[in-house]
Amino acid sequence: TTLTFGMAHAQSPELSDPPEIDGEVVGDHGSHTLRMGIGLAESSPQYLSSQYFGEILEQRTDGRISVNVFPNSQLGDDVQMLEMLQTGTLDMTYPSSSAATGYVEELAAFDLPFLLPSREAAVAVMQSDVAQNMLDAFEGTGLKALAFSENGYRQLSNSARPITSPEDVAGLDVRGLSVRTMENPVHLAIWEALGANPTPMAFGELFSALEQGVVDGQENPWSTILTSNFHEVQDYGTETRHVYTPFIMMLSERTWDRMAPEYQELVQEAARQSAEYEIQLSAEYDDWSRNQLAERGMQITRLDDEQLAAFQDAVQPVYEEWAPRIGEDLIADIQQIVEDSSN
Ligand code: KDG
Repeated sequence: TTLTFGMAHAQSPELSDPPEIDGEVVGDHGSHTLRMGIGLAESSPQYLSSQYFGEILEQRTDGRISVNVFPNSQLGDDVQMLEMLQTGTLDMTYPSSSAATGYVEELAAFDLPFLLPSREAAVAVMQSDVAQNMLDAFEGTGLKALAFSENGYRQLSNSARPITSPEDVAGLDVRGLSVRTMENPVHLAIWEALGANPTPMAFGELFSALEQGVVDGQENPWSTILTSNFHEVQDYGTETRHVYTPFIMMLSERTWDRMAPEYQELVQEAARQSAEYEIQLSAEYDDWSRNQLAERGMQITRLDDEQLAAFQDAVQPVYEEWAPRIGEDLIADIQQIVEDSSN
């Protein structure tokens, strides 16, 4: 027996088993070993569902297609890995949609603050024709966009002070929070509107930047804050839910073009199945992660309606600046899907 002292923490919530893999083994069209780089850790829903994606392909090809997943940004950050897919030096990656707005501008709709009020609404949008059109719009970029899944609702963490209002972010008699953001202009605008000092930075550099105090804070879903151990260097969390970020599973077009049509179809199907599983895992992780972070000593603030409204008001200028550039019609379409999903 092993004796453990102190409090042992569960490494993950009770997770649903991956759906059973069914379907015939497809014909022999040669072998492929797909290398996939991701930003998040081995315990993340992103990694677990990527492993499942690989299992589907292995089983349905008798091992002729296999997938090697490289976690923790060890092959690069989202932006770099997308470029590696374009040049064909990497087969797959799984970025936040926010990292890919340089290829398909419409994706920036997802970066608008407080656009998707519930996970149900977000999933309805990700499964809509509007979202499929965004995936299709990657045609010709060197990237094959396979499926949307969930990164999740982004929450603010920091090492300086509890945050309950935009004034706390801006700091009245203290300096404004420096907040790491993704490399995305709408996110920069959000944190500028809140009075922070936003600093875009690769995810792989974030832990040490927080540890060394290069930035005070960052924003990511609770599950990422937990699985990337940010709570070790961040004492305060605020449930802002300011942006819902999707992931997009991506394949290099060069790799895609080398695959037989039957394999292409299978890869597309496996991506959809694993994306569905990822969304389920991510939902199971979300509140559980917040509670775990609290148990591990993070002081977490949940905002009441009035406090939340103050954040929503403060970011209105982001809509005024960005809605015309992203497309008013597109945003209206998304808002319609959101409305329909709550009926
Ligand atoms: O694999 C995905 C991660 O690299 C990244 O998208 C996580 O949300 C993220 C961030 O803040 O960079």
